[in-house]
Amino acid sequence: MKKESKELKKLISKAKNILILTHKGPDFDAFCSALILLEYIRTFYKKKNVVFKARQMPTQNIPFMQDIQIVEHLDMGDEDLIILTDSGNMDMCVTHHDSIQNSTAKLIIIDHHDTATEQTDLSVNNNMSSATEQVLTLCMDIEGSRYKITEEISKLGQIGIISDTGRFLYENATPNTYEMMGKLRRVFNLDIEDFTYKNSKFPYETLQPLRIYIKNVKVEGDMAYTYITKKQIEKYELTKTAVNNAQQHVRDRIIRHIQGVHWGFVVKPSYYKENIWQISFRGTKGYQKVDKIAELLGGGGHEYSAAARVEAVDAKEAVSIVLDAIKSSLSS
Ligand SMILES: [Mn+2]
Repeated sequence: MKKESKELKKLISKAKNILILTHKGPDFDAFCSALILLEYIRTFYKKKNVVFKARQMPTQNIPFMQDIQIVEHLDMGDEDLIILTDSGNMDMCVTHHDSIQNSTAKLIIIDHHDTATEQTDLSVNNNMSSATEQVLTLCMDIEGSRYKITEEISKLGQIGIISDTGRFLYENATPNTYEMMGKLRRVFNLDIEDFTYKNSKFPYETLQPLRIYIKNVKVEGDMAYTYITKKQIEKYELTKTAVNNAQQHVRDRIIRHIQGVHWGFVVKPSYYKENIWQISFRGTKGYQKVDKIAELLGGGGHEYSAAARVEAVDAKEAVSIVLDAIKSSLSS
């Protein structure tokens, strides 16, 4: 058993009340890694109280989702151990309305992002494809053959891995990831095409902000960016969901797909705090490493996919802050 597995086992054994959290705006890797961990602790540590709290449900049915405790705020309770999955620090999980960040409980971080994590009692990050792969690897390392992949775990595992590897398109999928997928698929053959198709659906109201995002696209050299202003959001009465969906679409399918463009960023309001803008960067192999720029802005991520938040009165100011960071990153 690896040292970090032993350490994890020790910390779980010592705890009474365990709280699992994941990052804000959770994706499927966030939900799946947290639920696999929840089920692991429930199964192997029957006397522990363990809860997984989140602010929202996944957008598709996944096993054990009924066990997610939906809360408006993450407040301190009787937990003596907090485990974060798919997040490098508490900041990624909380807002200023929460109080859990002041907790004195022990803290474990299970992540797979490159970004440095905060000081914790245990941090596990083997730079795997996904937090899901990391959690499964830990469970299997600790329990060996006692760890049984049930149909539910198989589904969660596959969903987490295919989401974060883009169905094995990204470099983060290693031979170990494929092997893990093999183990999972021997138990249940998830319809991956059906899952990703349903996942790529968007509501009709997405089209208006999408039009705006496309209209606002600026190309500078081999970089492109776009944004949506407060005024545009007000004028067209755009909802948070519509803006978020449109931002995802431009970010993943348009910005670096324009001929001659290899990288870029998309700006949207954060919705968690007034005057905070979410900047999402996307890059291509052999071109700008976008995590370096995101780090300059206090964010982080991977070489080809990174994010940061900036404070600005409007999108245009946010854009100019990012452009300045890009300039200083390129000249350093
Ligand atoms: Mn992830």
